[in-house]
Amino acid sequence: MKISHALTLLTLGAALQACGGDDDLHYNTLNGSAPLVIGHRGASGELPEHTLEGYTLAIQQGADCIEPDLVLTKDGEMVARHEPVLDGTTDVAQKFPASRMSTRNLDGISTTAYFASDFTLLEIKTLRATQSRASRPQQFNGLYSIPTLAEVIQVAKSEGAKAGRTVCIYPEIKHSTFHAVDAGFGAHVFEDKLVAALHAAYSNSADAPVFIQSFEVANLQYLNTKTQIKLVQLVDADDVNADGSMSLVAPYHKPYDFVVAGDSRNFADLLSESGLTFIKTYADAVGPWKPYLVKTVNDGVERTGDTTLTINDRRVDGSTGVIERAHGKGLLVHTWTFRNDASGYGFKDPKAEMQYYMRLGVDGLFTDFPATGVAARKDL
Ligand SMILES: [Ca+2]
Ligand SMILES: [Ca+2]
Repeated sequence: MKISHALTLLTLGAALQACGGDDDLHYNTLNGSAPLVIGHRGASGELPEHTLEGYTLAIQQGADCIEPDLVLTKDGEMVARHEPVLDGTTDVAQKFPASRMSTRNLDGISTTAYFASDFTLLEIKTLRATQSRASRPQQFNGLYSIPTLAEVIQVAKSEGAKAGRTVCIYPEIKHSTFHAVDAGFGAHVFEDKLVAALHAAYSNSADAPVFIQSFEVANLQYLNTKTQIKLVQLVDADDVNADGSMSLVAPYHKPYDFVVAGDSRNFADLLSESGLTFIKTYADAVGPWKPYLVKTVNDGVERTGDTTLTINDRRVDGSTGVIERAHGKGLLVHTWTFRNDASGYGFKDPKAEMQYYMRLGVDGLFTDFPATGVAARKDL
């Protein structure tokens, strides 16, 4: 046991208990505590994403945190959807005429869709969630409604109480610039609403069981002046190139507020020494897409059970150094997204894939299958 870990444990004891991690000290995480299992959009591998039923299942499966992505309705209510459009994850097209669609600039892409910001909460409450992936269970389509943030918080608290532990929530502000400018809500309106709701529910504290995440930067910098709640800078990419390097193609090449502001830095730049130093000035954690974290080698071995050698057949070969670099700055590393039905990238077994990242030292991981994440951690 490292002395620093023993000292850290004294202050982390409450947090460990609160987050449901065990108190083993062999983890390579920033604080030596167990990595968090974050229910990505709920238990979205099994139930339609961003539903109270899906979040409840995630908690029952042992997820430490549940993740609501947030967008604004026409009347400025925060509801849980992955995108500011309703088309892919609800039955909106069956319930509202095409005349209710609009065309808006969505992060530089002209998009015609049913935008949540064109519908009141009352209207959105008439919709039912649908499964967005054809390969996943379809029998729950049409059963569950679209939750507000307040309802998600209520479920985290009530299901956490039933389970005898604190369940954290991990809200993501989706498309901050879009909401401020293109949907017309104004600068920081979304951020102010979120801070008010979270402070009312949890208090303004770094110890609140909450992480706020965003792919944009300026809104997190703004939030850092408004709240002590922990902030997470997400780091995206377009794809992984055949040689294992990251592909940075618009609109996934850089934070959209950097595009608007003419900032030359891309997402990969944010994971350099200077990029992580910059993130540390306003955030507590960094959330890179998982291929940023592991090196891979093309050794010609077929690993995915088919006959085509792809990026997913590459052999993983240790850390790229991003985890260590971020920890060196005092930043937590939370990576995404782990899926039983799409593990790939050097792994056939999704549990083994999660364990590989856990051993490297990630502080948390997002998974559509929280039961697998909890089992991976238990058997580490
Ligand atoms: Ca998200
Ligand atoms: Ca293959």
